[in-house]
Amino acid sequence: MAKGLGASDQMLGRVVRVTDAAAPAGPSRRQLIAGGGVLAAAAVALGAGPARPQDIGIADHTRHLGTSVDEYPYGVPSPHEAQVIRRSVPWLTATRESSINFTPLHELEGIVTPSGVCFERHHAGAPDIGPAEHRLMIHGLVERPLVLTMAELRRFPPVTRFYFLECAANSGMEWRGAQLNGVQFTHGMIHCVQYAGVPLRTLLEECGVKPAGKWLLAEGADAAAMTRSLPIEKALDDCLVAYTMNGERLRREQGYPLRLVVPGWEGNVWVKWLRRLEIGDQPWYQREETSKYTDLMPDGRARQFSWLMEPKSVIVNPSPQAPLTARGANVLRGFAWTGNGLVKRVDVSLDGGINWTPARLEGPLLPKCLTQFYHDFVWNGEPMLLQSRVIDETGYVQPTYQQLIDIRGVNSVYHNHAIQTWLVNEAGGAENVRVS
Ligand SMILES: Nc1nc2c(c(=O)[nH]1)N[C@H]1C(S)=C(S)[C@@H](COP(=O)(O)O)O[C@H]1N2
Ligand SMILES: [Mo]
Repeated sequence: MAKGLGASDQMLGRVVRVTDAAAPAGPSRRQLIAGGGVLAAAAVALGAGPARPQDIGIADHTRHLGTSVDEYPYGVPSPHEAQVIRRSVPWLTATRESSINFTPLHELEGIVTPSGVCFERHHAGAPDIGPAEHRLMIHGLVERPLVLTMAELRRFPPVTRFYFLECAANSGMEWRGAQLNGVQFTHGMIHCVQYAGVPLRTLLEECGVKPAGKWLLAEGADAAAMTRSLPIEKALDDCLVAYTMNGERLRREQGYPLRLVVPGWEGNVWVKWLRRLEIGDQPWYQREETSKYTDLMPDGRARQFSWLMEPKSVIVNPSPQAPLTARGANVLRGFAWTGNGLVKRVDVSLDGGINWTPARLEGPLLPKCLTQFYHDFVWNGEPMLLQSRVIDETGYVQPTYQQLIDIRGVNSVYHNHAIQTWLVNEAGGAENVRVS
């Protein structure tokens, strides 16, 4: 049934009925926490005895002055949070020729990914481009070709928008079986930030796209000169030419000074260090990545132009990098997203997909964004098989591995959006497993 899951039948015979355990109507949260023996010490402070000021003592940091306001002109995270970092997988390349690292999803909360831990994917390293010399050229099948400086771009009316970006290869290692023990590595090729920039439509209207102009080529100024083709309908819909991310200018690794934002579509088309947009009457198959970004189907044919990032969700806590530490009351945390627009519902299962219960969606709920979900549960110390599945506003239900593989086979690298399973053992540790 699953890798590392010997006593599976036995476990499924003792399934925790989620709907029974989920809503503790009787005992208070304080009692539930006190009931979890591991937290006995906390229970004292929480309820068992009188809480007196001397119980917490006077620490060193209360006796001495702290740091001054000019020590960190640009702030850094608390030194106690040094584990919240991007990580790479040793056997995946981390060279300048082609590199990838992963967002620590299990450490994050809310829909905004802090800029410093947004995963990076570079085909030829991240160039350092001065804004004064950078230009954006728009040409091809247009009435009035344009070459814009950054200062000129900033004079167009901007918009601000939150969007997720997911690499099409996210979870790509997992098609044939559970591989990587960590949600950072199985699902961490995603981030969600707030952009400011100019709608691509505004710039295209400024240039006047000719009627024959049906495709747009976007080109980066990195050593890969990465290029992708987009249909003009998407370019005129919700794409942005963005210069800001989470309130400050783009980070170098995210495309400073300019990147294309293509909401809901695979990360590869979000060209960074954007320097050129060409309008044409057909896609530029030969010159670009499109040929690589296809999905080989079981019948030998390949899906092309599979840009949409389909509905997907994952539990980030507990997960292999974030074990459970106490019995009793616990909160399950996760993220859901869909390139179609809004997340409508997320269900969670603690028994490998036998029983499902809706999770609590925590706002803001924005289209083409990460959506945070929570589920309060009581852990009695028995093993669990944790799963989540998202249903989006179009009614699309996130598929199981079996459902996905039945249609797409296992030859694809891209667009794995199947339901993830974590096996939680008696000690609270979690492991990446596959259930049939
Ligand atoms: N110019 C350029 N743009 C690029 C890339 C690149 O290597 N060069 N990588 C693409 C890929 S494959 C992905 S998944 C996203 C990653 O964006 P990020 O580094 O902000 O996470 O950028 C895309 N845009
Ligand atoms: Mo990517």
